[in-house]
Amino acid sequence: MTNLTNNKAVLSWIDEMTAITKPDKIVWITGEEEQLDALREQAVKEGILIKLNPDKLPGCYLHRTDPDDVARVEDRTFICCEKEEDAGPTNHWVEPKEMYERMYALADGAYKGRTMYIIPYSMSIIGSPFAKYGFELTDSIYVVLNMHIMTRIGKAVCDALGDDEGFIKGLHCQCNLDKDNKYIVHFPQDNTIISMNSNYGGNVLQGKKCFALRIASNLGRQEGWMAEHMLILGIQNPRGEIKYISAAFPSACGKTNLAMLIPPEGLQRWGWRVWCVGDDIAWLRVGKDGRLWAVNPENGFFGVAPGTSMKSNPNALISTHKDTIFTNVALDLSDNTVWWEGLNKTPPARAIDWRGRPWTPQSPEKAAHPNSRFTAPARNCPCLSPEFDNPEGVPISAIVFGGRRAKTAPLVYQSFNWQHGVFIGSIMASETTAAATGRVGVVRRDPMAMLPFCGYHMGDYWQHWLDMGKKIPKPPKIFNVNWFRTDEDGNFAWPGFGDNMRVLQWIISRADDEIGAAETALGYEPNTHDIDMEGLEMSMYDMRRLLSVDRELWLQECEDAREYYEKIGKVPPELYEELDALEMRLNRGYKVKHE
Ligand code: OXD
Ligand code: MN
Repeated sequence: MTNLTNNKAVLSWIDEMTAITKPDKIVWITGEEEQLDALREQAVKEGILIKLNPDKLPGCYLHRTDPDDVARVEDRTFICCEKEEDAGPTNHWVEPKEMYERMYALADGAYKGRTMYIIPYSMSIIGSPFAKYGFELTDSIYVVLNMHIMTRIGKAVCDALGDDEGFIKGLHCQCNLDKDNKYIVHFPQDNTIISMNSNYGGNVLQGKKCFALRIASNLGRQEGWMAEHMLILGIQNPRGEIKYISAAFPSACGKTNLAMLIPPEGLQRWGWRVWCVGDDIAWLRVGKDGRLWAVNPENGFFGVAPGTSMKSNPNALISTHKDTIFTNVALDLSDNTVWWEGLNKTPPARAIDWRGRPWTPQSPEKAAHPNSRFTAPARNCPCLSPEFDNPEGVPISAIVFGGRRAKTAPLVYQSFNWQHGVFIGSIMASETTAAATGRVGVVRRDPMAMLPFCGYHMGDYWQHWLDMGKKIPKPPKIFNVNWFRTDEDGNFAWPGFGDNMRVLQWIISRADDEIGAAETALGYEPNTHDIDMEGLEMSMYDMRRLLSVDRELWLQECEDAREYYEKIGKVPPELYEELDALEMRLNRGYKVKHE
């Protein structure tokens, strides 16, 4: 097969990788349907994919991973920059030369008897000022077919790159999925990514976390832009105007649900609606007009399946009804479709669980893995923003941070200014979820939801945020939300989902300086009547409790944050100033002033 590019740097790197991996065959992925169809057919023949009911789920497939390979592996993820101190205390680091040797020893002959697929891919719209190009070499058809959904691939990428040497190099070898030799490695100084012994999405769909966050956060720092773990959505008001916000939440905290939110009926009738631009990653740049502009560099959704239903997120569910790859969900034997916990209240009488074992509703274990996923094309989403393909992106009016906190954080508050907003992002914490291996439900600091994805020193990252603030003449306002507050009985105190629209409305009004707010120790809080509660089975008293702040808990939070800062080191003095100021405000008692 002929090469798709004459780019000498690309070809010589591929030659080098070919000499190491020793494939039987090399296939360039052109992006043409004919080639993709043949690969789907081959994957079905080889048992990699199961073709699902073509009437109910046309173009959809099911894949099961190795049971030990079901989530991102943060303890096996490395940032191999030249100096350890540049990776910082939140990243694992090994000296690059040593790591290359380790990786190439594992890759030696890894493609023997196999095919090397070369995937040219673009993050963001090909040709856009935001776009960055990469090549992933893989021996996994599953990766090829997922990358086709999640990114823009094929010949057009090579044409746009031309002779440019600024591309991202990626090597993925499945090897024998040996979990002791699993590695997700990044070499930011030469824009290289290597994934070994895994075939789980977040580890091996390199465009996503590896490139669009870990490598791109480095590029953004050097080039003066930002790569963030953020959804992007547009809020349309009854006048038909659309304002955009981006929001950072840790993995599996509802970014996909928020990005595709359907407002409560009453608000819909007034004409409120939400448009989805992205559900996981935002690249942000200062526009010519002095505002911050964002694109979603991805082309699909790699969403968590369990809990996704016609009730919780119809737009996501509808997105999965064609041309989708499901991973580690259950197979419903009655009609060859898929099922997961929370899809509906009628589990299949007979199914095959995510491990490939017979399952019935009486089975003691879950049918789908808690981190089972769907990979669905963005174009399937009924509320996809018409701006999704705009190469210039969308202007951001507000940035929202959030996490799962049972007690501490109130439903919503606004920072006093950019610097204070950066501080709020830096002390973000959340209960862990099944998206990564390790314990679930423990509170950990996850600054800007970037803990597992920041490709350099966290202190430098915060400095970059502060620096960016000075470069944006009209910066977005910064907010914090918590959908997960619980009452005394441990039940969620806020209905969440579509009702989150009520909070988004407040955020947008504040971003536009349309309404006042109460100044509290934490920041600006809504005056209780400013959150639209029509149609909610909640009293003003409940709302006040949702917005309330426990002073003792927050003093403890400040102490924890200070300890965390000590661990991070290299914390910009402005953030210590903010921490001191917060502590002072808490100690002074609440100053509540109505604007
Ligand atoms: C994801 C994650 O898959 O954050 O988006 O883990
Ligand atoms: Mn994510």
